[in-house]
Amino acid sequence: MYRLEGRKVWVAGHRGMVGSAVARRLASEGCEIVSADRRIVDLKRQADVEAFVGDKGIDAVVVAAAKVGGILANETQPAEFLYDNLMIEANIIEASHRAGIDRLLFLGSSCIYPKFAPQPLTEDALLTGPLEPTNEWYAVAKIAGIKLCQAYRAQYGRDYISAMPTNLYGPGDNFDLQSSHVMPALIRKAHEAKQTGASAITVWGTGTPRREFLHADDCADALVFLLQQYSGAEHVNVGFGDDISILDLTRLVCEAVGFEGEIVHDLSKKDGTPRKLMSNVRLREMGWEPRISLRDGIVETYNWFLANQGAGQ
Ligand code: GFB
Repeated sequence: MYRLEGRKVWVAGHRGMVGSAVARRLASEGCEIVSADRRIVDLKRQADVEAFVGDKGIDAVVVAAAKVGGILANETQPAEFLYDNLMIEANIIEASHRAGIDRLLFLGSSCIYPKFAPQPLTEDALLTGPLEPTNEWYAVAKIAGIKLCQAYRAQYGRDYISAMPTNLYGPGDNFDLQSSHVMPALIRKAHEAKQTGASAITVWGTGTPRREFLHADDCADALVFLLQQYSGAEHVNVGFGDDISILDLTRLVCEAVGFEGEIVHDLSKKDGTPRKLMSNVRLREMGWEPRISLRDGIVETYNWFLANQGAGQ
């Protein structure tokens, strides 16, 4: 059991959806949160990161900083998804080690698993087959992050662990239609269609792929749980336990938003991986479960969108 109370924890990526949820959750455990101002610290620059970590007396680090985006962003910005993520994670892990920080949690993604790995995806499916091409750049960077944690554990005895969350959503998500993930895109599309009285919304691809969605606050809760309870070389899946087709998700979102028009498909856009339901068994056996239902999570996220970005859009 790793005691968090009174610890100084650097949450890298504290402004993002997951990082901000982790910072809130850690604060509720009595941690002092350290954050880097992006105007001063460019996490892609080794010197910046080493100067920042320096002798701040940080006890633990959560690597929630990453270049993230949906299927289109991943496919169209391969260099950024590979380079940025490799540099961010390598700089943070090496700087943490140099500063003598002995506890670190690295966040990956369910896209690390092979495209056609058996479902639900168990941790040991890693590196057993080819990746999904639309996000292989991001996946390779995230696999390298897992391996960095394992390498620093093996060579230097550092207690660095990795968690692989499934597709996440929630307040603070990115609602830009070109770069976002599917959930915020659908919320925005349904909202705008309702406001303008449009007869239909457009969904990318066939609508048949299945995805698993976990609320960012549930994810943060699981990450804090792992920081407290888990020490080991193998990464741990952080899933919801159930998945849904994109078409059914669209129906759920339309219901939550109050849009009653048609759903049409843009078949020029890709489906990506057909399914990526994670096995949650390891985390459940340790004693953790998600609490926020998909329906409630969508309503809460829509309300956040309305309060923060919806007006006038
Ligand atoms: O969430 P998403 O962009 O990412 O797309 P992935 C999920 C599914 O929703 C795909 C479909 O089948 C999309 O074609 N979709 C339908 C839409 N309408 C839309 C829309 O308006 N916007 C978007 N974005 N999708 C990402 C990876 O894969 O998942 C990342 O690219 C990362 O690397 C992330 O792992 C969690 O689930 O396909």
